[in-house]
Amino acid sequence: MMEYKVNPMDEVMKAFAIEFTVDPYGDGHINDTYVADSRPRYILQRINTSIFTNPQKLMENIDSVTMHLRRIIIANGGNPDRETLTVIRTTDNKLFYESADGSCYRMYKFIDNTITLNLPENPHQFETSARAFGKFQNMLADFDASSLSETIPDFHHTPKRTANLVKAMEENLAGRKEEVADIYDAYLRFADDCAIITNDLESGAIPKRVTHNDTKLNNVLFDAVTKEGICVIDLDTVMPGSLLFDYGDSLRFGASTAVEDEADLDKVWFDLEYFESYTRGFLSELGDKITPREVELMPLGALTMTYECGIRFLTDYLNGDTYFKIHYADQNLVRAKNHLKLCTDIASKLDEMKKIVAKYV
Ligand code: ADP
Ligand code: GN1
Ligand code: MG
Repeated sequence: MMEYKVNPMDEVMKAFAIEFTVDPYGDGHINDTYVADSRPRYILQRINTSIFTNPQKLMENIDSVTMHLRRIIIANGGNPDRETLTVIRTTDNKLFYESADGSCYRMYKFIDNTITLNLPENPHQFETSARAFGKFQNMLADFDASSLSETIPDFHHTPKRTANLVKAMEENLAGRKEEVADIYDAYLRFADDCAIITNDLESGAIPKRVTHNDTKLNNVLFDAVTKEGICVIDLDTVMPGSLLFDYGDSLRFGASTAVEDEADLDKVWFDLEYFESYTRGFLSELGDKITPREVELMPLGALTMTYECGIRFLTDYLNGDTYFKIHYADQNLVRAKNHLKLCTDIASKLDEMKKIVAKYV
């Protein structure tokens, strides 16, 4: 990738008292991520403040969560600099720097000798990511949820996501309504089933826990040598939620036989071997903390999160691509079609998935 110097970086370097050059880094859809090439290296991110409108509260969340994780990792003899994110403060002890143009920059220690993946290489590797997310959940089990700000309200409120899609279709801001009519109708057939988890969370039938809420595979760093999942990153959406969101979102991304924006739908299937590995890893970390109703809803968790993410892609396409980063014109439509195919396949496999879950409870 081309190395370049951006003007605001002089300001940023001064704020953190670190000299570096920057290169774009990673495959995130939300923030602008750079590697700050200095010694040692850092991750520098321009926070997407149109999505995270209160960067101060966002960073306070991340600071308190990572401090909590740090204490537990140290108590268990682990390496906190490698097993969780470390926020670098500015010279005036702030959690991020707001530059003259209003951009908000944060820095983390760069966790070296790690890789991220957009598809697991084998079921075992996927299972290690399940254990990493399961462990993350465990370490936050006694964290005071009321101290956390809701960084994106109703983030996984699936019925509200459906309502947003319906509204986007009505508004037709980008003039794409006709083009998506078929897949819109096909998605809405899943809407009722995919409202069940949100309804259960609201009625108290399943517990609210502190969850990550964005558990796709490239939000875990794997050790480059051992290929074990070692660190859960991207903590912007750590908020109260259901463990089914975390479980389901991982499966949406990692149990697919293809990447999220694979356009050839013949390559897109939900792989039950990967489903089984993930389920085994996740449940092995959660132990008896999971309730019978949560267990019952696990297969539906995968369907719900795939549906929800798919309709978010479609909504963004209808709105003119204002949320997710795109690298070509109809990428959000490609993502939406990909996830619709995945939903259809998951829906046809729910009974088999139930039997697999039962093996590990
Ligand atoms: P986004 O919210 O845009 O997805 P992430 O926080 O997930 O941003 O970061 C994007 C990518 O940057 C990650 O997928 C990962 O490859 C890399 N990354 C983020 N933080 C670190 C870190 N501390 N050390 C090494 N790589 C990191
Ligand atoms: C975004 O931040 P990132 O790229 O890890 C999105 C998730 C979606 C995901 C789809 C804050 O995740 O909710 O599931 O894209 N994050 C936010 O790939 O909206
Ligand atoms: Mg990410």
